[in-house]
Amino acid sequence: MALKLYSYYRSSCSWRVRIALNLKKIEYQIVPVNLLKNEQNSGEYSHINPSHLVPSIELKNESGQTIILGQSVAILEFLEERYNNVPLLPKDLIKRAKVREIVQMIASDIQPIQNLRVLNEVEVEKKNEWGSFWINKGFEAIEQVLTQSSGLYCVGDDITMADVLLVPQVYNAERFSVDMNKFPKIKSINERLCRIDAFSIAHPKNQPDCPIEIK
Ligand SMILES: N[C@@H](CCC(=O)N[C@@H](CS)C(=O)NCC(=O)O)C(=O)O
Repeated sequence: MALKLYSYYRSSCSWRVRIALNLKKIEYQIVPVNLLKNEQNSGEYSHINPSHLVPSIELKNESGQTIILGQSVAILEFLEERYNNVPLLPKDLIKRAKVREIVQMIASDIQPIQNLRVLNEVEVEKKNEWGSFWINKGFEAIEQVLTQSSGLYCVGDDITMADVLLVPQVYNAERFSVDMNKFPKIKSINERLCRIDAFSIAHPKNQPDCPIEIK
């Protein structure tokens, strides 16, 4: 049975997992969870993900038992340990920590503040300003970190988990009208990554649940 990925086409956290699965050439089947139809809060999905968030993965372990995992970064770490054919964490201890630093800057400090359920609490006319404010703040810090850490990609010249998180976050930044010219390192690394198949195949517009008018 192929691994199942509970995903929403425009979810940046689902996109992270899609990229890692593509990079590692792991076969998977998308199970769409429509966030705009509130399917993440349905009783059925709450058995899969008690936090009512995407992504989640479902697969069989060595003994044939069904395993369900949530939290995109925990999923990325699991995939890294189980399928090390294309490593996304450097061997070097310091570089490894640097990758995790950038991962947390996005996963803990930026994305949660512009998640759907948070934005639902912000007045309609303030949503864009809110998202843009927090992404700008986070990107200012990441741009500074990249000055030291980056080569072709976020940390050195190999693709890492930091890159896997960066691309979907830049897509979100553009949705919130963040001026990416203020972040030349992020912008150029993102452009380089977007030309790679594993990233572009995982793009929202290439997902089975992407509405036809957006494709
Ligand atoms: N920390 C979680 C965050 C997951 C998350 O925020 N998912 C969003 C989509 S990117 C979601 O499901 N939002 C639904 C909602 O806010 O109701 C992870 O990394 O998996």
